[in-house]
Amino acid sequence: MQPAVINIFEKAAKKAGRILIRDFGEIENLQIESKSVGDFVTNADLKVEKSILETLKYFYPNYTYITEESGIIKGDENAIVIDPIDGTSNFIHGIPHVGIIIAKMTNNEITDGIIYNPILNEFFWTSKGKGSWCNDRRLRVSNRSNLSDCLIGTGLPFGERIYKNYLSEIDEILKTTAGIRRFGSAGLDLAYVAAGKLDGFWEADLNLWDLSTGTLLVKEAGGRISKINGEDWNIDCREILASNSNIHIDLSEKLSLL
Ligand code: 2AM
Ligand code: CA
Repeated sequence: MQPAVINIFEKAAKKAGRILIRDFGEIENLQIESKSVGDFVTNADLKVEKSILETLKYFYPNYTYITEESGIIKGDENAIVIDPIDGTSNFIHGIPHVGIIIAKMTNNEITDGIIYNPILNEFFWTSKGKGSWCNDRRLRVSNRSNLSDCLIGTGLPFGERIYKNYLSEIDEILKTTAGIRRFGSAGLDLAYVAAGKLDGFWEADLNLWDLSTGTLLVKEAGGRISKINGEDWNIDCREILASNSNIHIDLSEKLSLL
């Protein structure tokens, strides 16, 4: 059964999801210049986040809030981390791979979280000790152990996010696996590792709100997370390596020996 905090996150996400759906439909019909698309999306982000905050603050008025759009709202030792639209570029291009992410953190540990894709009506949730779920289905990571059978997700950097080794990382992974997928939402990519669709995932230069719920989804589904070099992950890390756990060391070695 869903814990109370997940019920509240679900209420907040589904209410804000209606705004996201409306704006997603709107953007598909918009044929406006790219500058105005940018403004439209920023505005959609703000509206969705405002709606989430409104619902959550009613139930948790004293919590700390760490959000992509409004920054940090300082409160007590319980924190809620919010990404109103993960997969913003997908949203802009009318690709329905987007998620609202909300996670709870106590003493710097993520204990509960949701990712909701309102377009596809996929509601992922997880709580420490209670497993990972999508709608009514319990999630389990894949069982593959040969890298050559494995499909690996990543996020390709662009613009100022380009870093030195990314082409060698891709070269190495392409040579030794069944291929790479790049879907554009780190949150949903981690959910896909939890669901056993992707066998592994890595990406650098992310923020806590992208990673929050996804890290717990992977762990509670039997997978493993770490830094890319295999060291322990914590909430200050801006990068992630996630896997079904069988291939974790192999992946980490391939990505760190470059
Ligand atoms: P966003 O859609 O909320 O921006 C895709 O590679 C992932 O990287 C998404 O989760 C995306 O989150 C995030 N992302 C996109 N642009 C980014 C940037 N400039 N800095 C940090 N993260 C970014
Ligand atoms: Ca994000």
